[in-house]
Amino acid sequence: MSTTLLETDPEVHAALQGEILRQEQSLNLIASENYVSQAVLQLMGSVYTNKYAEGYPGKRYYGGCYFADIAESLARDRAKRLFGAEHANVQPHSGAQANMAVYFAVLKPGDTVLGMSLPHGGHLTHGHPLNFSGTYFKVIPYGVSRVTELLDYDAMESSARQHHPRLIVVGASAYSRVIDFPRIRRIADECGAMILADVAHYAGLIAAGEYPSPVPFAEFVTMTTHKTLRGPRGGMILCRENFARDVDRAVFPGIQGGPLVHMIAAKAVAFQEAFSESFRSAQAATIKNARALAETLQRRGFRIVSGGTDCHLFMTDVFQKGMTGQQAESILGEAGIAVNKNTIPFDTNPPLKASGLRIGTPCVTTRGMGTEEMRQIGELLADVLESSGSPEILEKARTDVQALCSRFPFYQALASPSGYGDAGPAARD
Ligand code: DSN
Repeated sequence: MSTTLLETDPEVHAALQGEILRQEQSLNLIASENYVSQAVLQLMGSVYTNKYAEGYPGKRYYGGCYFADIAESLARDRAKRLFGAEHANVQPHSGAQANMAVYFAVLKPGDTVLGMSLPHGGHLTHGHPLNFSGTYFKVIPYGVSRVTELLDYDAMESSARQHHPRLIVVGASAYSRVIDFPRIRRIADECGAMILADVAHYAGLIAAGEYPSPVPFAEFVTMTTHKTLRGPRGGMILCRENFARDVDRAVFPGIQGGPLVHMIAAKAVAFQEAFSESFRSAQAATIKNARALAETLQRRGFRIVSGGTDCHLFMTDVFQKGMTGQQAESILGEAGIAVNKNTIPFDTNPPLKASGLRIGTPCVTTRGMGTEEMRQIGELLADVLESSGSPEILEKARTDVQALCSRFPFYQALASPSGYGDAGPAARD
């Protein structure tokens, strides 16, 4: 039992070392990712992983849950305090499962749901035809205005009047502007609908008071814990007390079995971190950085969807510059910069090609970079995207990325010289 990972499995050890160095030596601008603390990492790799704890604190189907109860109770209490919510369920394994649990708690198959369309910035679980949400429920999509690229609340309102949804799902994975939760509450009240606000992307910003909270306006709020919130991979549901029992039963035994106690304990730690002043200032810096980066690209002639950002991410239209999102993602990868291609509203390209890039600043901000570095990164992005594949420009960009990353080390202490070969292509994937 005392053998090291290197002794037990040199191949996986080498892959892990490659991944540590990839995260350390490349610029991560993927909006849905972040870098967790050592304390969160420690809990995810802890012996809590051995424990079965079906049920909830104080009401488990297994013995030996005393310490699991402590971790889950801490996570629940901290989540409620952090977001000002009446009830929290911290067991969802993912954001998709958090959403599924809310649907199953309050809807019947065939019920009508209003959800933001995926190509306009929504999420698969907000009613995409290939997802369970679009299969089990009658989903009426809404989106953004073609002119402003802002959420079209008037269209949403007339759609709600016409279709009388039971649930309005709000929240997005590619929408950079403030969502008007009070307006959506008024729309919901007018047609007798409930609201599910999926704030997976904005959760950390909301916890820090840097983005409006939907909690006072929505019956249900779901999120992932690993994006801006900077916790372990997983999901969470907040709801009003009168829905607590239905939500808890929908999670377990409704759609999940044993909770992942090690991840729940890590969520508790992440929530504790989110109360700190350093977390709060990092969230403010994340938005400032996204704005600085978007402005730099704008100055270089790139069109930013909706003209800017109020959060940690923005979309840029690279098709206007003569390439698809897929091509842009690939060439930036060559330079050691990770982004993801993304459709933009009214996209004429299919999702696997896409016309846009989604660019986010949580990872680089967590590493300590500020607006000066964002301007440098913006110039780098523009240089690479306008390089037409020039090997000299790409080589210079790789060197600049390495230099920037080494000024902001993060997981350096986790890298061991043994078992690590050449991160080469891995650093650029
Ligand atoms: N896949 C996530 C994202 O990248 O936004 C959403 O679940």
